[in-house]
Amino acid sequence: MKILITGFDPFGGEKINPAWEAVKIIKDNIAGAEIVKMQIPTVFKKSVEIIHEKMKEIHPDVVLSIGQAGTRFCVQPERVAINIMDGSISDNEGFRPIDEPNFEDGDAAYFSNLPVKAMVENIKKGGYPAIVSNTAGTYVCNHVMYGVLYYINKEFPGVKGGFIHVPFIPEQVVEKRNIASMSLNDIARSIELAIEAIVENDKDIKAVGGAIH
Ligand code: PCA
Repeated sequence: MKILITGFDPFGGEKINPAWEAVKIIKDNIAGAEIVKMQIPTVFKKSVEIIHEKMKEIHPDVVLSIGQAGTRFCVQPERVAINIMDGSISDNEGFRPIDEPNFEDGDAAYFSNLPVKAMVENIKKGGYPAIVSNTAGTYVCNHVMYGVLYYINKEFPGVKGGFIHVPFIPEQVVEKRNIASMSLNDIARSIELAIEAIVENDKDIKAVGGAIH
């Protein structure tokens, strides 16, 4: 099994992005799966096109993208991506779409076809907090998750795709007040545990993991 794993470059005034920092240090082989790592820019459209090209080149079985979500308290596999771009800030090339679709001819939303509940359960079994998230936002992360699932739907049947949001790491919150963080090693280990679950679960497990709001 070949897994393409992507991490974003820094955005929003941050000097580093824990997503890419974590991707860089995860193992190159996890539960027998070959891991191919790629940095992508925090830029609408370009980010998705870079992944699309890589999918055509290396034919991964799974595409897993990792992004920073500075307000989150733990590692969170995303359940769904919606067909909207609504930037509360500009991307790294100054583009700030408001209420535009990711793809004109795409569905309203695509669910991840990764086993998100199994991923959460395996991270927890490894001793780290994790929850399923029901929104990837409306910025570049949602755009990338949506774009990968759009291309899987149109061009790569049988391929799996999904997204994990990760919190800040401690050095990013030193000058912030009361904002959560998680060590880089713990984030990286959580991602490895999630990948283990992807390799081991062709279908998702039935587990509690919803939210009232
Ligand atoms: N997080 C942003 C985009 C890049 C990243 O790492 C997001 O959540 O949309």
